[in-house]
Amino acid sequence: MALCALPMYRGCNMMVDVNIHEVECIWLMPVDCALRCCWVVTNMEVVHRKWRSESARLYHRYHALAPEIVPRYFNDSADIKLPLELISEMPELKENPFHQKLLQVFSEDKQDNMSFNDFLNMFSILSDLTPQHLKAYYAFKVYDFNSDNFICQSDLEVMLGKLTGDDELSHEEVQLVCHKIMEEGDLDGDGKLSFADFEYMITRAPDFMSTFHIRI
Ligand SMILES: [Ca+2]
Ligand SMILES: [Ca+2]
Repeated sequence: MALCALPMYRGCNMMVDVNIHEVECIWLMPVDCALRCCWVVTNMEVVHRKWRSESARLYHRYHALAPEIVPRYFNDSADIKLPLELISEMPELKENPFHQKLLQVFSEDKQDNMSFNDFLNMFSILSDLTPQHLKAYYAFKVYDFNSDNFICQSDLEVMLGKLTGDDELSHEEVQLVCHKIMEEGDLDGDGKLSFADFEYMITRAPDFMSTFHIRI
């Protein structure tokens, strides 16, 4: 399928999903079949061009982090990884209160390293090209600080601490906010947010996902 050839680099499954999503939207358009096909082809080319340019720009940033390790030109066969510590120094990430967990989520080897594919996937998910359902999937992973596949009270406390600074809210205020979030989102009443709870909750707060965005 032509769409599967869209990613510039191997392992970048996210963009396949993005483009399939766009095509899904296209089929809802009330136009005749021939016109619709033209629209698909034209827009695939636009998305492809835009993505190639973004990928090249991101590779340039990855190379600049460690020019002595990362070749100037992309080499698909090179097994190159940079430590998360180095990537976390990027100004765009440093200002994000969740950057450490964000880097861990996208580090595929789970050894505190990041390949270029990991790096590309991370900034792709954070870009404004990515549909909300994909952003929600990764936002859930980021906010699940203890990685038990639920957002529970302790995750919310960590999240609030990072958003407000650890001493900004009193213990009672933190408990009140956590209670409100649970009251709003915990659909099955088990005291924690599953991904389904979380996804439902953010559909009711459309501005929420706009905060899951970093442009570099
Ligand atoms: Ca959790
Ligand atoms: Ca629940």
